[in-house]
This record gives sequence, structure tokens and C-alpha cells, in this order.
Amino acid sequence: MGKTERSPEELYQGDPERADAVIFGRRTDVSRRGFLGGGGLAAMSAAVGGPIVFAAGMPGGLIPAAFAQEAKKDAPAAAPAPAAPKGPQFLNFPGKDAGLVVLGDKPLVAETPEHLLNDDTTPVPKFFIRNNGQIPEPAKDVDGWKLTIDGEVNKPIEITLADLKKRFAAKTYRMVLECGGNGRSFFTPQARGNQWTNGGAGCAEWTGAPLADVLKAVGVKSSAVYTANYGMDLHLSGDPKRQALSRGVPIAKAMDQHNLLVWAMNGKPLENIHGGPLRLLIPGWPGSTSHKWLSKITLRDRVHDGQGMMGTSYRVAIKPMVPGGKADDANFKIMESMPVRSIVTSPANGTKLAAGTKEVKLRGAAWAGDLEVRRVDVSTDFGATWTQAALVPAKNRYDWRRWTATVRLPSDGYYEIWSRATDSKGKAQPHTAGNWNPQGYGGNPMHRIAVLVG
Ligand SMILES: Nc1nc2c(c(=O)[nH]1)N[C@H]1C(S)=C(S)[C@@H](COP(=O)(O)O)O[C@H]1N2
Ligand SMILES: [Mo]
Repeated sequence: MGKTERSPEELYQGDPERADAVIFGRRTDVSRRGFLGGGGLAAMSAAVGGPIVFAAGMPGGLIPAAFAQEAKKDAPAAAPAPAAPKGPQFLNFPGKDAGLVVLGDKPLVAETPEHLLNDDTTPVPKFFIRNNGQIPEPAKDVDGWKLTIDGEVNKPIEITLADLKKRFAAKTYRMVLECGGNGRSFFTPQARGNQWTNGGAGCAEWTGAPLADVLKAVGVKSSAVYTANYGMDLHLSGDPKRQALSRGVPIAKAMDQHNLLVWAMNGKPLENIHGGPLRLLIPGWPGSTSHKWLSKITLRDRVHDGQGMMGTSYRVAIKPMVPGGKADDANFKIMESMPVRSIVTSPANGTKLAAGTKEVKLRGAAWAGDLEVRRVDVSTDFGATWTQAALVPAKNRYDWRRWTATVRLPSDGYYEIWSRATDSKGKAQPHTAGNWNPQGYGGNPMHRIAVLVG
């Protein structure tokens, strides 16, 4: 794969015939149909490790899932991405699972491969990490941690974590936290930023005081429009005058009872890497609104303009733009709810099953930002037929839905298992990431895994 000048996705988009030639080394003067019908199919089968059982239904130009993953890792970046390593670089961080994949090291960003999201509740060691600035030293005086709430409020306060715990009734909810850029790697051409697959998400039990209760206690003025969130992490440059990140949400979203000022994750004190001793958790919206090492919330009388609020940051195109084209700032709106997404968490992509295996049990998860998951369907034949998965009830709003399904594998060979979730408004995951935008938000194509029988 060393000779491709672009990612396989781009090659296929531009010239599928040539892409086949580059990737599978065939002559360019044979049509793709001829390729799939003749010697080319044998070449592709050899490349994926076995006969493609449902080859007849395989869409032209589709890069086999078995192959796309590997090819992607080797493909040279089309746009600058932070510290793009060659092949997966696994995380080495105290308390963290060694299966997490590093997407960037300055700042530290690591994602959870889908098969490590197989637990009903994501254990802390497996939970993804996303930083924009430097990771602060762990706080020495946890109970003395101070949070200020000021701006458009009647009674500004500075409250310690000990007092926050005393004055407000704690709630625990299991909720998805998902990076706004989750799925970014599925965009063609490549979008700017950390190349998340589906692993910029996890679902943990968060414990803390409801933000709405605290805001009611300080009194929200009618002039309040937006929150401005601030934390104690330094900008990467170390310049104390620059913010690593400072985002916010409209007051209506801030008053959602599920937003928590979190001090515990999965029943244990919130770890430093996840923003301990105190962080915000704003479920359903881009993870960047869930501020870590939270020190101050200012209610503003206008939409916040802090670090990460402007330009094309955490913004999506209003009208579709030319993929890879120049962005017109006026055509962008702030990303709010995250889109519907499903993942297959078992088996793992690339699993080899014993010859003669006739069925496989699938496990997965699905979530839909502010919306509910209506259904999840799976396919083993490139989407020709679908089987509805069984959804496990959610513990509370913003929890993910675990799902299970059993699918038949009629004969030995190569299969792709696709999962597709549909949200409560009827929107399903698309085949490929749509609504291209320069920083790659909202990429939520169906999840595809490769399975080889025999
Ligand atoms: N103070 C601070 N809070 C932050 C960030 C940050 O860089 N600094 N990153 C945000 C982003 S982009 C995400 S996706 C989540 C990630 O949380 P995690 O590292 O606990 O998984 O934290 C958010 N809160
Ligand atoms: Mo994020």
C-alpha cells in the first residue's frame, strides 16, 4: 500500500477503476464488473482472506472492511493531522487499558476501539481521552477545589467541592460522553483533526450535582443566554493568557436536569485524566461542552465566543459545501445534538471463526445525542437484507442502548457485518459520512466489521 498517493477512499471516489488497479494490482482496462466477475474477485478474495460469500451484492467501489482499516492506517494523510503515526500506536498511560489507540500525543488524545466498548458500562481504564491543552497536575486538596459561578446571575458564588456535595442532592446517571469529532476518519477527503473512528465515545456512571439545581440556587437572570465554561488546564503553549478550551451551551440546554457537575465516575472519585476533581457532563452534545477541571461557569448575555466556539470549530455546514472546498464562515452553525450512531462491540473487527461456523452472536451499542434510538438493524450481505437487533432498555435518558442479534453465516468465507441505528425522528445512519465540513463533525456512517469463517 506504500505507493498510494491518497487514501483508498479518495482513490475510489476519484477513479474506482484505477483504485482497483492500485489496491489489487489488476490491469486498468477491465471494467469493474469484469473485475468482480472474473480474476479480480479472486484477487479481492485473496486480499480479504477467503471467498466473499455475498459478493454478488457487494457494491462497486466498496473497500472491504477487512482491508479499509489496514489501508487507512498506512495511507498518507491528505490533510495535516496532529501526530499521525504509522499504524496504530497503543496507549501507555497509568491506569489505562493498553488497547486504547493514541490519535495524538500533544495534546494527548486516545480512542477506544469498538471491541473494547463491549461492557455495558465503560470501565474507566477503557474510557477514551481527549485533551486540547496540557494535562494539569492532580489536585492536592480535592474537597477544597473551587468553582465560581458568575455573570448573568443574581448571587455569584464561589463554592468548594465539599460544599457542593453538602448543599446539593447528588444524582447518578449512566450517560454517553462523545467527542464532537467522533467518526471524523470516515470523511473523504480527510477532514482536519484527530482521526477518530467510532472510539471517541464511552458510557459511564456519572455522579454529581445537577447543574440546573446549582444555577437555580444562584438565580439565572433573564438576560442570560449562554454558559461560558472554564477549566484549569493550560494552553499547549503554556501561555496562561490563552485558553486550552472554553465552550458553552445555551441556557435552555444548561437547564436540562441530566447535566451534572461530576465528581465521581463509575462510583469512584473522578480521575485527573477525566477532569477530576470536578467536571461538567453535558450529555447528548459534543464532548467539548463537558468541561474538565471545571473552575468557573460564567453566564453570558450572548453566545459565548471562547476557544473552540468560533470559525469552523464544533460547527457544521448549514448548506452542503463542496467536500474539501473553501469554507464560508457564514454557512456554519454550532453543532448541538450528536447524530445517531451504532457500533458492533463483539465480535471484534477481523475475527476469524472456525470453519463450519453457521451463526454468530453479535453485541453492540447505539446512541443518538439528544434523541432516542428507535431501532438497530444488522446485515451480513452488504445491506441486501437486514435483521432487527434486540435493544436492552436504557437505565435513564442519555444512556446508550446495548443491543444483541444473531446472524446466520451460510458458508465459510468472508463476511462484512454492518450495523445501522435509526433515531426517534426516523433518521438512520448513512452508508458514508455526509455533510462534509472542514473539521469533520457529524460523521456517523454504519459500522462495518469483517469476519472470516474458516
Ligand atoms: N478543560 C478541558 N475540558 C475538556 C477538554 C479539554 O481539553 N479541556 N476536552 C473536551 C473534549 S473535546 C472532550 S471530547 C471531552 C473528553 O473527555 P475525556 O477526556 O474525559 O474522555 O472533554 C472535554 N472537556
Ligand atoms: Mo471532543
